[in-house]
Amino acid sequence: MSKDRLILRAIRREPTERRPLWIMRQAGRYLPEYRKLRENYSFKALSQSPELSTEVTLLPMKRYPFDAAIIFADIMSPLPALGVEFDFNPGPIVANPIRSQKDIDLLIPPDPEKLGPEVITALRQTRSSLPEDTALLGFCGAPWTLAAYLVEGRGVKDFPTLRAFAAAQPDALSSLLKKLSDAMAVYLINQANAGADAVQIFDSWAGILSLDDWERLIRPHLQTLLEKVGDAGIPRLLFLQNAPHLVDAYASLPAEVLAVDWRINLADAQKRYANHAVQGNIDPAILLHGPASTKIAAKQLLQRVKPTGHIVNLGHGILPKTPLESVEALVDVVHNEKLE
Ligand code: 1CP
Repeated sequence: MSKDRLILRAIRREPTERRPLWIMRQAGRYLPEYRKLRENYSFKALSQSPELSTEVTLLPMKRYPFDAAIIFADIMSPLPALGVEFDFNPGPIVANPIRSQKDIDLLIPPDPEKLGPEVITALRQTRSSLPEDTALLGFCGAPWTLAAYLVEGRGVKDFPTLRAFAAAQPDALSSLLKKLSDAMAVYLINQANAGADAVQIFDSWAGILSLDDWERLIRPHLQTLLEKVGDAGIPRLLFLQNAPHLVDAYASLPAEVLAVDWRINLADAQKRYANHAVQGNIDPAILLHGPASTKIAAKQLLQRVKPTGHIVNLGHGILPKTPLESVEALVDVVHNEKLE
């Protein structure tokens, strides 16, 4: 049965009766019931409790017939196992940013059992509550996107401290990315063993380096991570954001699904990268404008992108002020498309 879940068939580029749909950040702040929970719990408290993260993971699934649930956690969740301390406000704030080889040497080689144990428990609990035909997605941050927070200390436009570090200390960066890549491979395999059908690797800050620097500094570590996950038989969705100059490079990495933001013409990507399924890519800002605009954008997307091997999603996370009616409109369009 699990191999027949709609999204898994789309990942294998098999024809499906309709396209699968899920939404990045679907368990977040656009949901009134999530905002209500946040009145009583910090994000950290929610994500550190397996019971609460299971509850939040299931919130959007009660409202909408999404084809996949994504586990409610953060890209930072596994990092305490490496000795990293951080808080959220609202994004990650790292207590002691990494700025030298010495800082990197101080990272703890993680015990596999300590990589986000609350996430692993939440995956097991979520799987047992989800309908049989709904998929469960695990995820992690790509080594570079994790390094962005570890070096910069927080999310900052274009990450200048990180870029300076990459230019001045490429060997230190490489040893940091290797540690992150090794840890994330173990973490993702643990997620699959706990019930994740497939995993998405978020490289949200992929785009801040040139192609040459990306090839030299980043590719080897991302490639190793993807290979290890693929060798374990786990379907891989690879998401990159704000990086049109890198899409060709990402498409040559080993992943079943190439997930891109709204800047990319998805129909072109589908033609160019015919050995990948594609995911995306409605501009999340369009949903802010309401259901009528959402319907137009969704219909255009379905017209342009061929159904086989297309997972419908937004081009990045759903925005906090999105009206619920827009999400309904998106579901409506995708569910009412009749495929042969
Ligand atoms: O549906 C879901 O909400 C799934 C859970 C999820 C995921 C997949 C969260 C919860 N975070 C993430 C991934 C994540 N976290 C990424 C990759 C995806 C993306 O690009 O959006 C990144 C870059 C982060 C880092 C992060 N954590 C941010 C980004 C902003 C910044 O300052 O750099 C933020 C705001 C957080 C905190 C966080 N994580 C998740 C939520 C719901 C929140 C907001 C907390 C709150 O105030 O309720």
